[in-house]
Amino acid sequence: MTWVGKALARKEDHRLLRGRGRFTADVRRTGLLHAAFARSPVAAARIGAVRAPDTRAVHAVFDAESLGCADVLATLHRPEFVSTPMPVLARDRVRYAGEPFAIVLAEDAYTAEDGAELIAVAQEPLEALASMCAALAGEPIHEGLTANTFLDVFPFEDPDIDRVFADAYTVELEFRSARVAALPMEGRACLAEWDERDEQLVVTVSTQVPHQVRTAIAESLWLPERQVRVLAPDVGGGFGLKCVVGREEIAVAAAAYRTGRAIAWSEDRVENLTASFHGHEQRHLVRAAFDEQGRLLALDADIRCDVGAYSVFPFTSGVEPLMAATELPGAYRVPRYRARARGIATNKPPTAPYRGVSRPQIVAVMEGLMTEAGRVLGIDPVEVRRRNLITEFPYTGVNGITYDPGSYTESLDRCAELLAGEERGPLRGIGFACFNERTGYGTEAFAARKMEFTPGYEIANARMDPSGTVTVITGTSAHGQGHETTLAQVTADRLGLHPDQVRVRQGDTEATPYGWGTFGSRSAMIGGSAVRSAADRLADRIRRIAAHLLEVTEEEIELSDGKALGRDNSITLADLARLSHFQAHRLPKGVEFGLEVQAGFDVSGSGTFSNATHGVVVELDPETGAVRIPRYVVVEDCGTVLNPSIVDGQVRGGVAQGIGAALYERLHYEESGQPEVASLMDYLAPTAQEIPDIEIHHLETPCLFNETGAKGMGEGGTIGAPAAVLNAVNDALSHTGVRISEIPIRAETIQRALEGACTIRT
Ligand code: MCN
Repeated sequence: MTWVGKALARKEDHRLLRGRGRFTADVRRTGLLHAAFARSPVAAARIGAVRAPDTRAVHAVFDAESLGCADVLATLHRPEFVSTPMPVLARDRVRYAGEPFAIVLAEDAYTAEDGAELIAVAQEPLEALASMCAALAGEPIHEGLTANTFLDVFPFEDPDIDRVFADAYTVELEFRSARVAALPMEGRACLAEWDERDEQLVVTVSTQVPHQVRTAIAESLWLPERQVRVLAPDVGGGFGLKCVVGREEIAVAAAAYRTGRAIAWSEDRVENLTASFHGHEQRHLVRAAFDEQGRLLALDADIRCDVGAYSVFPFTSGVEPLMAATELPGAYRVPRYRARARGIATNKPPTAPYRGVSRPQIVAVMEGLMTEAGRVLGIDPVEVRRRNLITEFPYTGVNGITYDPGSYTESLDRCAELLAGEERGPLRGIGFACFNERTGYGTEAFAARKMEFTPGYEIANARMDPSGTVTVITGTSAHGQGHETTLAQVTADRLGLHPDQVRVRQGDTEATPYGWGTFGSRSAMIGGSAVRSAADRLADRIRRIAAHLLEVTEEEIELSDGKALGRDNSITLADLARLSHFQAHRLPKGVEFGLEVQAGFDVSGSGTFSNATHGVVVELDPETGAVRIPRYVVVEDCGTVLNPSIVDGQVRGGVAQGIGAALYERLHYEESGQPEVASLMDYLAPTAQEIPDIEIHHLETPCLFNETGAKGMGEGGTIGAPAAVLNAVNDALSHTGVRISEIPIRAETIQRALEGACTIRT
């Protein structure tokens, strides 16, 4: 019996679906104080002294000075990057509407919020730079910046590229994507308390990266890391928003340290939409040169990312522009490439690596170019893709990335075949998106970004207790992905156990090995491989002990069904574990004490790429401009699938987010930097009504760099959907001559296009 590959129901759902989960806001302490933040009402101003409200209801108020924290500094070691500190509470200057400048503590959350509203601060307004255009023309918003670019890189140059364009068919595209919110069901939240006995600040926080939160808090408070313990209990979604450290989390920890009281904070939806981290506001000006057969000859891109007012810890504001420029060629062979990428500072909240990180944008760009090239050259756009997809692996691209084997053409062909019978015509269109997704970046791949904090490796512990059940402890930190199930499946197979006999533990810096957390679709590939190695080490030790007890060789021992089987005898793992712990004198000489091992995993080179093709059918309503999606097909390849139902759930959730980005979601700001979207009445997230059934088909090209064969896939749905929907809408509009290259696609734009076509005809 093997468990990997089985659609085992998620173990964590037992508690989560019965209300037995424990989220940060469920944790309560006696004498708990609640925190609220006083936030800037304007996008740009110099600020003076903070005046606390004259009310006894408020327990304490801290501003930047009285809280006394070191600024947060996220650094890239590259000359094109300007490091700018982020104060934990704004000091001297506010740079976006919603920026916190004081923390208020009170006996309950309502009083704390009322107190925060009464806080006064002297303000001298400054010109707000709320768009990339305004920012590039305006005064720097941080000392040390010129032209408001945190990062301005030309990572790929080609002096001869213009010559190539001069002799080729050129397709140009200006693509824009709106600023969006990650929108986890559970907003950010934390509870910090000073443990007098252990002399330790214990911080429960809704995060994807417990160890990075620990570093940020320890550094801000000048504490050694051992004096900070970070716990991530159940986390109600993160989507990248929680893989960076919020200044509120540091402020709450600092307030607990200063007062000695337990302090809790839970973000409300207004704060989540206006004052947390956003993503994906980008503009790409791209031209591509094709020969008359539709083969791509060159690509030239100018990429601008509005990364907001601060560089986030630990990834920095370089994450979106660097990802976009490095990965733009994607699944295609691009012989020549030139790119410039900028991370532009504006008076808006900072951006975090929201699910997909620039890949929804670059895939929309590449897929837009392929479709347009097909139209210009009179070649079926699916055929244009086929002619350009990478077909021989490993393939090293012009961007220096080496792509491991995948099923690029197969997934396109399969998807096209599945949609072959679908009708097209005015108001009904079909769109495709082919892409690859780099997953499981190892240390070497991350090091190319030149971050001060370079993630990559992962470590796992596996421990069998005296009753023969196993606990696996990893530094990855699930927040909805189902690791308790999939990592148990991997472990169970190696030890001949049932997954119910394996417990997966994460999210406690005191208990887990040092780890980088969960982001970048890394946990199956990197974390899962560390778990498998640890389980193998444990199995080796068990086999050694069993061989001794059963008087056979280690090679003869098989672990199966909760037993170590010898030639014609056996011992249950429960008996073996009991004996190993309580009768250590019966162990073979030289075997280490206990049944506890540790193993790490990293991958060298470019990492591993999963791939997929999304195909979608859309119907347009000429009256309302609404887009209906009667059919959505995904053909994806993430190597060996550990758990098909979890993978399908990830794809569905991702596609839903991608459809949201394609058709609805937009955090709009006025020129003054005021957010126009502050509630879910204004921020249109798709509901079950807008999301179609999603057909999912799998291809499996096992990963060559690990033993499990699994590649990651947690972001794929989000990556493919905007491009596929955009192409389908443009297909349905092809009779109008209008091509949309902006997401979200707005109903008014579709209406106008259809009305225009109607006028021309009559
Ligand atoms: N898996 C599998 N077989 C594979 C690959 C993955 O069974 N070949 C399983 C994994 O074991 C894991 C899940 O699928 O249970 C996702 O695995 P992986 O692709 O490694 O991604 P991570 O676990 O590292 O998750 C990160 C990814 C990212 S970057 C974001 S953002 C994201 C996402 O996953 N945010 C999510 N999925 C989310 N799902 C939920 N519910 N909530 C979020 O906030």
